[in-house]
Amino acid sequence: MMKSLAVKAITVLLVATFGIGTACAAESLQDVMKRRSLSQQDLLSAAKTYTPSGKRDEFVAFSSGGQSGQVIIYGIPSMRILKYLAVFTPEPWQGYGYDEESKEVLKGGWIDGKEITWGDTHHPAISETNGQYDGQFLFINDKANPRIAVIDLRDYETKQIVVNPVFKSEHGGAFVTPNTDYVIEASQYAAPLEPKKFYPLEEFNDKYRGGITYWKFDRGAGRIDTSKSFSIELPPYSQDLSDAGKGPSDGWSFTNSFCSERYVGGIERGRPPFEAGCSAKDTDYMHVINWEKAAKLVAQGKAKKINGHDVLMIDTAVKEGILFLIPEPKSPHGVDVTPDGKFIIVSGKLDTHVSVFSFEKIMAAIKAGKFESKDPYGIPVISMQDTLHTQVALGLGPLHTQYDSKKCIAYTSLYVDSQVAKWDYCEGKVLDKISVHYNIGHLMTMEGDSVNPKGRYLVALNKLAIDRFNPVGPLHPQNHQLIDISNDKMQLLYDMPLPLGEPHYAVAIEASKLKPAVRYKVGTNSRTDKPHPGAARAGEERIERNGNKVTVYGTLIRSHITPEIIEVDVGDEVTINLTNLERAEDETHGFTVSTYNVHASAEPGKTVSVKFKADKEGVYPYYCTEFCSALHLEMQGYLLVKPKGWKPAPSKEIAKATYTEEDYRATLKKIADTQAVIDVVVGYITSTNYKDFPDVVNMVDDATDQLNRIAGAKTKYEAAAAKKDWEQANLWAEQVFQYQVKAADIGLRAKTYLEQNGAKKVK
Ligand code: K7E
Ligand code: CUA
Repeated sequence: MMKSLAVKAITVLLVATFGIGTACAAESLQDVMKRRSLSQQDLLSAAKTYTPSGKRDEFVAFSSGGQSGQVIIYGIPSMRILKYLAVFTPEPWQGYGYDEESKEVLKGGWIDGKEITWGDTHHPAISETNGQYDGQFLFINDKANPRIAVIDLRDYETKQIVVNPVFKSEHGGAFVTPNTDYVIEASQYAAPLEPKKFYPLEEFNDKYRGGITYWKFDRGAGRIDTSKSFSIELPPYSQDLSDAGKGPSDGWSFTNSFCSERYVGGIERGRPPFEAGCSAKDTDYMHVINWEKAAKLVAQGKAKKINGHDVLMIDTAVKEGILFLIPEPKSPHGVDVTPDGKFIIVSGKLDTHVSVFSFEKIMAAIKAGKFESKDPYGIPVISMQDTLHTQVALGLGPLHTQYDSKKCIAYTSLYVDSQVAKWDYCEGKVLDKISVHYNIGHLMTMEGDSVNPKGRYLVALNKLAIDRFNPVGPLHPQNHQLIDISNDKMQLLYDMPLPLGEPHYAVAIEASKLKPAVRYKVGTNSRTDKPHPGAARAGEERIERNGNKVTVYGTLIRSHITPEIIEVDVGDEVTINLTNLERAEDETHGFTVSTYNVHASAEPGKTVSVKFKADKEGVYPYYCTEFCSALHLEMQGYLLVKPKGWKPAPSKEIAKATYTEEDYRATLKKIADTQAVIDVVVGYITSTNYKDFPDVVNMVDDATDQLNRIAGAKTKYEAAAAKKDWEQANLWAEQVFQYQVKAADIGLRAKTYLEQNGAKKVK
């Protein structure tokens, strides 16, 4: 040991002094550029995106995960993926769908009693205060099964899934009103609003309906309040995306639509297909809705209950003057309100123009009662000419628009041209264009749909990657391209492969606005934010039996699962509650039981439970699934599922190793040496102002927890030694050493933290 260390030290010295052992001197920047064929432009891009080790990103993006049903979180400008956040789909790392608490959340998303284990996420939305991102909550929709999920950004966990009570599909969600009073969700493909109701397609115009749901968000509770949510019945036009008004247009929302032809395809019945009939007319309709007044009408009891949910019917909405239509270029996709709330920009994807509608003009027409017609359902139609501010020819296939921090500047994705257009919506002129690879769908600027966009970067969410990355089979990753928009000309900086579903929309927020916790209050059920009834503190661990129900109240702390042995009878229903007693940052323990398909992730302070029927006799190891300390592999235990009527043989004891008095003395020496190290570390920490560092205080608490356990084990080894039971004496002494090692590990981390964060000497 000593010898190998010495050799190592000498080698390091030689290499450092004479360069011996390395092939050649370090490469210069020029060498690297030549070897990797990098241009000056490449270097500039690298300098704009490269985030040195230990440094963090300026913005954090929340991207939809498409068919994965999840949310993908990454940093900008480094484009490093930070997390796949479990939302609609089970995800084992987070225990999502494998522990009881998250199963309850997923159960909120069951439809008609059916378990649904996937989702098609499209549009994430960050909660807003006065139209600004506040970084508190995230919402995302499921297009396939009309649902909305609520994610709390205090711990980045999905807390709630609500099922739309009247739609069969949706697309235009989630969009929030400027103070997050409501989360907007629009239906997509029309269907009868009543649940499980059949009408033949011949009755499409009469019985099929679209709609918009306004989900009431209770910020204090951090949940959607379904009882105060409502919908507005709409004609069977395929409603698409929405946006809430802001500033002068606050209180209103805008939703576009396609297939206002109400065409029903059916090639098998000899009819031309949907796509032909759904784009026959030159225009579709933008829906203009006064949601603020709608909410009041619902409160006054003017809604009809459908499936237990308040629905304002078209007739009422028309009579009360809260619903209007404006023709818009056909098959539009994005509808995006400008940061000042004065204009609404609509892209008709089959038109080369984007249309800028003026909210002021819309209001003037409504006030004057100036309508060009009524639609077949009696909804007043305001003329496009009366409400247009301008139209700008941008290119082929305009889809979505985002805004810059600079006044009047917008960016629109051009799907067919595979370009981003930068343009001025006040003056109505194109400023710059940049090619992307390939077929861009959404695009995103920093906080670019809020009242206060931050500019700087734009991400192109491309639909195809084709040849941009190393091939990984016929299914390609998605490509998010980072573009610098801080100068007049846009500059492409980086290609980022996204390997999880097809992200549709993404939102990015200043990282400084996000303040997630590093631990829970001990014993918290993270999915309800309430104290967990299965929580246990140190010393309270126990196993309770009630008939054939066995409940374990256990704890997790480096490197120990309490209890270590769980004995049950075959057929018992077993619930294992586990509380992670750690306080230190990132000290997560995982838990699984062999072959019972359960998994939990217990972050510091959290209580989780797994439940299963012990339906097969046998021996099933359980263990911690996160590498949490040097003795992580030893963080283990046994579930013993005993056969019916099994009795232990009277004299059998657990197999023994044999230890001598010499072993015991050696362990005592080891304990004394380790204690000396601990004393030095403790001496250092207490000589500083460590109490000014909450993270260190938590580490010190964790270390103290470990040290406090020593007294009990010490009593045991001394008693055993007095009886000359060297086996027991040595093992309990070893346990003391384990407590010391863990305390020293945390103590050293605290010391490093203090040294790196400028702690001051106080003694
Ligand atoms: Cu793919 Cu907003 Cu669902 Cu557009 S969506 S491209
Ligand atoms: Cu706890 Cu590994």
